[in-house]
Amino acid sequence: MGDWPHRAAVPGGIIEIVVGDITRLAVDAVVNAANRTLLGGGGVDGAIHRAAGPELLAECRTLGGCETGEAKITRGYRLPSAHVIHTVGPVWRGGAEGEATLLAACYGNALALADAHGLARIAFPAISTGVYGFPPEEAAPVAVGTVLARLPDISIERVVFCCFSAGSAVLHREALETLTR
Ligand code: AR6
Repeated sequence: MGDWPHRAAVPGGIIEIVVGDITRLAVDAVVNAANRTLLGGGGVDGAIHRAAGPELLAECRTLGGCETGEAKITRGYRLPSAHVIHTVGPVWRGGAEGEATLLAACYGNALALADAHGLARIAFPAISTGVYGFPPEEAAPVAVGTVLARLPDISIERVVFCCFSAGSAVLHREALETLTR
């Protein structure tokens, strides 16, 4: 539809920017923007748990939570994707509390975990830019920049930025264009 999906070949793979619901994508892993309990919530976390079914919550209960910036992997259950990689984004507190570093850690640790499992295709939502209040125009270059830096060295061949609005997709496309110019 219109400008989406946007695809670009970059060193180490392909980056795709789409507008849509991440629970509908069929990739090796979808990333969940969770909270430290890993026991569900609103936003994309709620949507992933609803679509995956109660087996996902049951597996999450065995994980013992997750620190901000870290990532943990589960199966995808009733999702079209085989795995869910749960990460916990930073709550925005004005930008001087290490938020950008922690957000980059979310993307980097999710990619490292996917690589450790030999996965080829992964999809990310715009972590922290909903309930956690990270400004979307500041988050997009962190997300895209971290992926560009890691892609040459890992098993992942395709990274999908699954944006929930066209405005978010434009920010990711602009970041990609700026960082690959
Ligand atoms: N597919 C793709 N993106 C989505 C979807 C979806 N189905 N639903 C929402 N988004 P948020 P956060 C977008 O709030 O800011 C939860 O309660 C949304 O528009 O889901 O990291 C957790 O349990 C936004 O761009 O995550 C935590 O407590 C992006 O996903 C807390 O929210 C992230 O928004 C985490 O907050």
